[in-house]
Amino acid sequence: VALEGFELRVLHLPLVSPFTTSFGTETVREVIIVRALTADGDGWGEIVTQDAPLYSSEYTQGAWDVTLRFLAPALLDRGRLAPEDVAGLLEPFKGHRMAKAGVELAVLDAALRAEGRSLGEYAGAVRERVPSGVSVGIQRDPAALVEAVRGYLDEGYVRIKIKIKPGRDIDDTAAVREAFGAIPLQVDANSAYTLEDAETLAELDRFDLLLIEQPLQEDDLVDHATLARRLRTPVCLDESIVSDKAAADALALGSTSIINIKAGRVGGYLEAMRIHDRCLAAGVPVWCGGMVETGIGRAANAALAALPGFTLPGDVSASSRFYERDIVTEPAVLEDGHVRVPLGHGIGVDIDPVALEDFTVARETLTR
Ligand code: OSB
Ligand code: MG
Repeated sequence: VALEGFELRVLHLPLVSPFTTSFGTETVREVIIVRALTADGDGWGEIVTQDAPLYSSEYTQGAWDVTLRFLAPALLDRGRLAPEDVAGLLEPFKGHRMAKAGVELAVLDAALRAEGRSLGEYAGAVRERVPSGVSVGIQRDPAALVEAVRGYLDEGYVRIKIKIKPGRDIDDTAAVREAFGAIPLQVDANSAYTLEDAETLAELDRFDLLLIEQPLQEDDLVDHATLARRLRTPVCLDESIVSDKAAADALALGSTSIINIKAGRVGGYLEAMRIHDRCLAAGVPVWCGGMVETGIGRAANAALAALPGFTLPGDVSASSRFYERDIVTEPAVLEDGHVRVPLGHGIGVDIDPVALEDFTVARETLTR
């Protein structure tokens, strides 16, 4: 595509209910939307940082600054480029993977729309719809958690993930197991434990969980390997897998036996596809994680989750899981426990310009 500019916006989207993880509670999703302006039309991407660096080191204002100061200018300098060129051009700038991923997605969307191809087709999707799991935040108490989970099961979600933290782990998990029996169930600690907690975490073994997600810190690859040997529950890394190289290292060390793939965390959908390919070749199951994306990121996630190696249900829930109103005209809906892979060109969904405007709290445009 012939790049002419980038428009960046910070959006504030209210959540339908507070979302609590081991690192905090969110009531409004603050997110950056990237619009690539090209000679052949626009493309859309999403930078999935949150307002504070609690999930990882990235956060909205940091992503805003690095994108406007370094990433967008580097691409605009080049002018004509292919989506496959973006990561290489941004490689000199260390880190900031979520920012890079959002910029790359906007360029990729513009290019695919111009070519008249869908992201699913480009990525190699082998499914028309993907099984939909839901991520359930920490509730007031185990009884409230059971009621929240009941609501999602009634809606048809095929897999439940509950967030845990020290003191809110065994009893919460036991309550859900007792209430609903042998449902597909997994837990996510978002780095809230240390190796000292191995005995507590081993108590989770009796619940026959699909996996435990990211119990230890992002850089704890060796400790995760040690922990994995002490648990029967499979360890699945999220935060630690920041690149295809990190995935290779974690697998070689035995730190993880399942991988949560998130395009934002690894610097883009192309890098996410490389991790998928590696895991498929190695027989390692993967699933598509979520970052409470708007309809833009969710559409792209559905396409990614339709690749053959995504053998476990992902956090690809319907738009209504988090939002009363989305910024795309056809937000993802749950049909028989599944979400459709969009068939339209590019990410396959169109922006609702009125909603986009209503949620915008800051805007900046950079042109060549
Ligand atoms: O760890 O998977 C996570 C949301 C924000 C940050 C980290 C995580 C999550 C989720 C939400 O669990 C999953 C979703 O978007 O549906
Ligand atoms: Mg996680």
